[in-house]
Amino acid sequence: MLDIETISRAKKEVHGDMSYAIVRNEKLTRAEINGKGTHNDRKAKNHTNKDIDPTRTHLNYYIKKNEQSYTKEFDKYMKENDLQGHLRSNSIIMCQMVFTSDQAFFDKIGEKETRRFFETAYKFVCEYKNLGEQYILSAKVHNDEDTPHMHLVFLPVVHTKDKKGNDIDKLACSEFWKEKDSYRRLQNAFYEYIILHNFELERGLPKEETNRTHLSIEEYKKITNYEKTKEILQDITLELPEVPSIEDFNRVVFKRNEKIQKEIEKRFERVYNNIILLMPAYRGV
Ligand SMILES: [Mn+2]
Repeated sequence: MLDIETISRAKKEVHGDMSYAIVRNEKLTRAEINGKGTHNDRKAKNHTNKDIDPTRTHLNYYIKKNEQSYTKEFDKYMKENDLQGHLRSNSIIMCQMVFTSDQAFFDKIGEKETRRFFETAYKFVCEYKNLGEQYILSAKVHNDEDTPHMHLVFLPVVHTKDKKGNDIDKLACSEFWKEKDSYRRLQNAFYEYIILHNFELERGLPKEETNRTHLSIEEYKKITNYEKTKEILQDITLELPEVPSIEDFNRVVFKRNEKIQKEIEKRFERVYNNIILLMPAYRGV
């Protein structure tokens, strides 16, 4: 039975104890953004989040600081940049990316490199889909929770043309994340970017983000494309001579087992590559 633990262990046996480059994206409506701001800016008097250690809050820092609440900043950004887009009260108006890895990685690289890691992640978003730094509303590094991480809030803006052919900037979350495999693309792009900037990380398999180590049978079937596998296996016919000997049998069975084994390995790789997409925190993209 394949589960995340098994896959993770298998990867570790091959690659050694590598840490993962982790990024996730969350889509936010107007009603949700100030709550995020309160967490990110540490504005709450009594933290409901038990992971926050107030004696370490002074170690937090901004890569980019918002001056006002997220909603006020948002309204200002819309006006100042003359942003187009049809917004309803329940539209997605902002995205929050969270960047992190594991504690062992940050311990290993130290404080200065940790800062460079987050600055690199910040630059990554500036360049991603040509977004531009001006649409990053806030980027805050938290060192007072479990593992260092950065909350980066931005406006999902696309650079496009209006009906008359004029260049416009448009706030449009669904266009910004228009590809079906947007999350996988983001994950790949961030991984490549961070590697290029000399951080030794593996592409994200964020087990520690989910506390989930086992997949249900249904999920397993879904990600391994179980029905298809069954079909393929059924198509592997036994080609036997008219009067078969024991050797013929063995040879054919061996061949068949080899084919099945190859098919399973192929599926295994696909499971590994898809596993993050199933995790609840990652379904949003
Ligand atoms: Mn946080």
